[in-house]
Amino acid sequence: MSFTGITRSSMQPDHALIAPDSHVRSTLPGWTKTMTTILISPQMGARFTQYFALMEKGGASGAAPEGVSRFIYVCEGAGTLTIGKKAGALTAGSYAFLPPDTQHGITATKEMKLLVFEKPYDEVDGVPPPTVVIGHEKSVKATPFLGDKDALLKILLPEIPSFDFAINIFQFQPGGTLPFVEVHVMEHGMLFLEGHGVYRMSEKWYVVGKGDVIWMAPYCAQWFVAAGKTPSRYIYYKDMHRDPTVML
Ligand code: UGY
Ligand code: MN
Repeated sequence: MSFTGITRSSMQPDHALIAPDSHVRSTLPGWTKTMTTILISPQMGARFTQYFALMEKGGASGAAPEGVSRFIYVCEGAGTLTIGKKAGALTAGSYAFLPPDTQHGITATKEMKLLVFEKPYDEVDGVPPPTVVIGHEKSVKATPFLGDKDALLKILLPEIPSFDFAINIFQFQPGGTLPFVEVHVMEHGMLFLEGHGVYRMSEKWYVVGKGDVIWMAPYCAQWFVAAGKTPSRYIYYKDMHRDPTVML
């Protein structure tokens, strides 16, 4: 309950911070026993959608819209992912990439919180379509970002043109920073998983922490410094491998 009307959430033309106190729940077609919070969407100028699916025990997913790739990351809880006759367990830290029109079902065996990214797949002549990817963040090797051991990056999807976006997890030691102020054509959708710090977006600086969601439009200047005594981590989306001259 807010008695002050104050929030850290801020909506700007080229970026947004959406703090947990601003989240509003709704539902999506096909999902059962599941509330969704749409965080980032084309309605704000993004070319992808990022949402939470808050599944009760026994809840089940609906299909992604036609032609849309779906990436899921398990924030909390447990469930099952079924594709055809194969089923696998989902635990906190599990992730899956489902290419457009992949018949699949996600069910919650316990209450489960999913982070979902969806994007219309940008097909390119001569580039093979993407394949299903299933994994767990614990099994992905972290590598120093541009040689900096205080900024470790886990790359969850293959870095090939069949995939038109990347999902990475960044971990910063306290005091660790992005090595320079990035300005790039790709856009970002983020969820802070742990810790806190200060994010520069465009000409503004924000204190950010666990549970915060961030959108950055193409060319939004960005920089981060991790604060506190424990590592900070965020998972993020980045469109990749497409010529911007012909992008949607
Ligand atoms: O991959 C990236 O662009 C990343 N270094 N950006 C970010 O964390 N803001
Ligand atoms: Mn970036």
